[in-house]
Amino acid sequence: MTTNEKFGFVALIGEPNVGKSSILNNFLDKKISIVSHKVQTTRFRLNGIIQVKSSQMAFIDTPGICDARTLKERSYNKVAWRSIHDANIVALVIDAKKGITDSTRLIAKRLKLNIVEHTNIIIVLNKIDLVDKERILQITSNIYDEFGNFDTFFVSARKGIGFDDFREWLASSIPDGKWFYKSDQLSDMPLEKIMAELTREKIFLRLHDELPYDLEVETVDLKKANNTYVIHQEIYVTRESQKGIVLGKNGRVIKEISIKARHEIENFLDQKVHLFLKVKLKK
Ligand SMILES: Nc1nc2c(ncn2[C@@H]2O[C@H](COP(=O)(O)OP(=O)(O)OP(=O)(O)O)[C@@H](O)[C@H]2O)c(=O)[nH]1
Ligand SMILES: [Mg+2]
Repeated sequence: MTTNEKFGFVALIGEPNVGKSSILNNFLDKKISIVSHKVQTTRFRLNGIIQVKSSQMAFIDTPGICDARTLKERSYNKVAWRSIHDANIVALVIDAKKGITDSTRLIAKRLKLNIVEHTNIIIVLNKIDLVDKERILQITSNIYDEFGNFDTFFVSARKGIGFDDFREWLASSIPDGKWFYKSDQLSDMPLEKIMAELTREKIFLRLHDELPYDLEVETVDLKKANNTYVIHQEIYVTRESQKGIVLGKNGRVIKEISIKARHEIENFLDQKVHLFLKVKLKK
């Protein structure tokens, strides 16, 4: 270890849809965590890793914490709360358009109660592209009044605003320590899983509320030959009738999804991709 090597986990937590995954993707400069207007798009903990000079940071993206009604929602919430125990810095993300909601108040309260010593809580106000300066000042003052004097950062993940200073601040605020990951490692999630997630995003965006949330995508085969990836993925639905929704008339829907997913995966890999999708019933 060189004398000034630093390493830290930075957990992004908050209610659903505030832009946690979008923030992670901005830091990485690559989309590894999927984004949608639906709540609880993210379903598991996902680490994205970056290096800034001698600092290595692992961002933990987490499912949005909500007032859980189902077993699944409760399990997503648990994943999010568990991640704070590994974090050196916990970033509570707030949507500037929505302001401080009751859900955010509950999360902040529980966060303060559960935080372990030496963990730093910070606030990230995202989506500042949607509001004017006055609104930002007003929310900031509300944050100080309600939560206390935490370091607060103002960003727009959609427009890529506010990340330079924020990145530098994080890099100097994490503790001294040996890098945990290899310097070229982008994520702890396997390539196959990232690609399956990118396809899941396109299905999510294309089919809106027509499909239940528990649809799954798996990369079943991945080969590289002559600078081209050949990828086979299976989409698992839970009922026979859902197959038709995903396929569409004459396979139109799956074709659209496949084109969009292929583009996204090509962007991610910087390589040409042949993508084959199959819809199957989950047994
Ligand atoms: N205008 C604007 N929209 C944003 C910004 N950041 C994210 N969004 C949008 O907000 C929605 C939710 O973004 P996500 O990154 O999926 O939010 P999340 O907090 O990870 O959501 P969950 O995984 O469901 O908890 C998407 O439609 C994004 O495009 C931003 O800075 N400005
Ligand atoms: Mg997310």
